[in-house]
Amino acid sequence: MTAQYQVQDGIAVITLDNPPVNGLGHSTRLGIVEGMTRALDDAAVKAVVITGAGKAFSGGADIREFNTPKATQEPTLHSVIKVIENSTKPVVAAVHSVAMGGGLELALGCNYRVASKGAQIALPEVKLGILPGAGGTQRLPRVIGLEAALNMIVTGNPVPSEKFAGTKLFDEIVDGDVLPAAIAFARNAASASGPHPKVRDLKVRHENAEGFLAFAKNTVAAVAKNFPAPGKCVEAVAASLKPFDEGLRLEREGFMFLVNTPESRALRHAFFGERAASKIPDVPSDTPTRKIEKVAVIGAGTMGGGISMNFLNAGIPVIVLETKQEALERGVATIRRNYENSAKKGKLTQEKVEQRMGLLSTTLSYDDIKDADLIIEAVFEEMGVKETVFKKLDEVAKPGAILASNTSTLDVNKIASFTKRPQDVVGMHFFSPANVMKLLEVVRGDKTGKDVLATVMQVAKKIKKTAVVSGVCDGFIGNRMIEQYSRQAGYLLDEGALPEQVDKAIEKFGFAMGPFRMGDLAGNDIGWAIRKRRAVEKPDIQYSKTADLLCEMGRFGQKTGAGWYDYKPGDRKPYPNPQVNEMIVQHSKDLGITRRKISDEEIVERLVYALVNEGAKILEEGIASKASDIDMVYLTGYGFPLHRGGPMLYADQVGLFNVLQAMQRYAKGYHGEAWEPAPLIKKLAAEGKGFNG
Ligand code: 3H9
Repeated sequence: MTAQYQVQDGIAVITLDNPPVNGLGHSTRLGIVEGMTRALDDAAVKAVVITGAGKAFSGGADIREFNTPKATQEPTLHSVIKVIENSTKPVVAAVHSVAMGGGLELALGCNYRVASKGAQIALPEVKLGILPGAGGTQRLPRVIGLEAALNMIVTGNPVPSEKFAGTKLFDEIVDGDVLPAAIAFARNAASASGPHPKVRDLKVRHENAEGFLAFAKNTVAAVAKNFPAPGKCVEAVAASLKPFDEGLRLEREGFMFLVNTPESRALRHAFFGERAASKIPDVPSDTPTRKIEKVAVIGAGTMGGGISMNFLNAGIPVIVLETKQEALERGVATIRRNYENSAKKGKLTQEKVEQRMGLLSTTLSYDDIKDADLIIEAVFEEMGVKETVFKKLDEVAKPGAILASNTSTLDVNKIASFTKRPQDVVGMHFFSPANVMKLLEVVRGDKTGKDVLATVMQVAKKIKKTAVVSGVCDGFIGNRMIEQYSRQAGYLLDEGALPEQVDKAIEKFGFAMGPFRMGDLAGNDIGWAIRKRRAVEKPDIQYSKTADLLCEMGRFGQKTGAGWYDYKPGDRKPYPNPQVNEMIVQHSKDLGITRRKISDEEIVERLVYALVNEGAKILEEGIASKASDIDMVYLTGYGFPLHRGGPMLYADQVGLFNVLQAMQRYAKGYHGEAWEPAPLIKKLAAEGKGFNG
């Protein structure tokens, strides 16, 4: 049982004890009901206190039980709350640290609530694509008012307990230990004459509820776009104006609808995926880590500057090394400008700007970085340049320093071999702009030490990145997959599509930006240089030639005002260009292809399944240790739509059998060789399984 029962001087204390955050799983729910029964049966018990062990009162329903029979197995949270509400003895919730979702709903079912200051209070269900399903949408408006409750339920954001002082949410807010205060409160309540208050008996009042709710509905519809939950939250809160049991029934309907939506599955997948990414199968959570108190960054360019900002933001001193004074000055000026811009927008105080700049120092000499705990190289993407840097680092860095490369494609094992300490070498692949993008690919070389990996994962958390471990291969997880996606985008042009159609189709699917707009933003010359290198390294690899022809026209993208599209000064809107489209059509002619009309559905399938197929290969080669890691890379670094949950979850939702069928169909078409299905897909499809089970 994951709830404990104890009697202290006539007060029964039920302690939720289900680590890590006292999720209200089946065994905990059962424990509460058993505790209540014992308390009611024992004449010596005068009142009950419900509290949580460890770091939370309760984080809510146990998310791990969702979509399993245990989630609905009696006693459900509804039944638990009913038992509490029907109690003849007063029940007091002792809330500390965290009361979220079902945890807060449980507390709202009690007669009284005592909270410690600073406890985080939230109904965050909307972030998981659902709504509070155990009375939260009905009881919260009754204690803090319609508007404040709607705001909390639609945003899901936590509010510190003291902000509720003076509302009916908390009867007492205390400094320090909440349990003794709650026990004292319970004793007093027991000595007072009943009946004890129930939140359900309160009325929701608002001067203009109808007008307010109509406004809220429109506002939410405008921002929630691909997600059904926020709209359903408004409907459920609106139902709190009705008689309590009717409101509860409507809330239940909304909850049951949402919990089965693909959007909710995607959000829950991302929630667990983010946490699962930090767990490396053969690196135990108690692996010792190294102290990172000073960071050195080699290179003050866009990447080096962005990387440095992450550490400055986290209060960690950074020294930046360059070969020329001008480069250093330019780099520092860019960092300052970025901070000043944030300050102008009111996101940062001037004091904070100076604080962060104060942690930054610069040097032209390797001697000055010898005491750094972590050194990150962000120099030109060329093996010869990396060799020079890493040999130098091997000479100067103190023993135990972690030597990281920000390479996006090069072989980290080879880079490690330039040193006599390959165990200290690791890849830290940041995404541009490095101070903004959430993703950090941590590239594990064959010899990278486990303590180095554990340290880098810990550092990533400190600088608020989603870190995903990748093995060594060309392009690691993200870029290796995107290459297949780009190849399909090119082939679609050869066969009959135009950039605008491809971009629009995939943007409608939910991508932030289609492949051609993305190319224009990143610079088409970058891909051109990579393809030229590939032509030497891997002469067999095939691409549509259109991207090269585009570069030959000098159309490198937004930076030259012309790429796949035209751009006007100061305007990032893409305007289709007739010469580019002519070039594409002419190229098909040169290939002897009769252009055909390609449906948007085919465009989406080919782009997304190309990612899925390569993702499956990455998984079976062990480059990624789990499918959710691949999804996290795509959700946090490549603009894959969150409501689809990442390419691998999306494939699961479509069904791998169907994905395989489509791949086999495309294998018969233009450049069918690109569609050789990964053996893992064949195997899972045959077993009726998905990447995520
Ligand atoms: C709900 O309540 C529905 C009801 O309305 C209706 C029912 C009918 N369950 O974030 P952290 C795990 S929906 C199970 O790194 P922090 C998490 O996976 C629920 N496990 O720590 C991780 O595990 P591991 C509404 C949970 O201190 C560990 O706890 N509630 C749950 O930074 C630590 O997590 C929410 O949406 C859970 N509910 O933050 C709350 N929550 O160590 C979502 C967390 O194995 N949770 N875990 O990787 C949070 O916002 C944060 O986790 C919390 C702690 C603030 C609680």
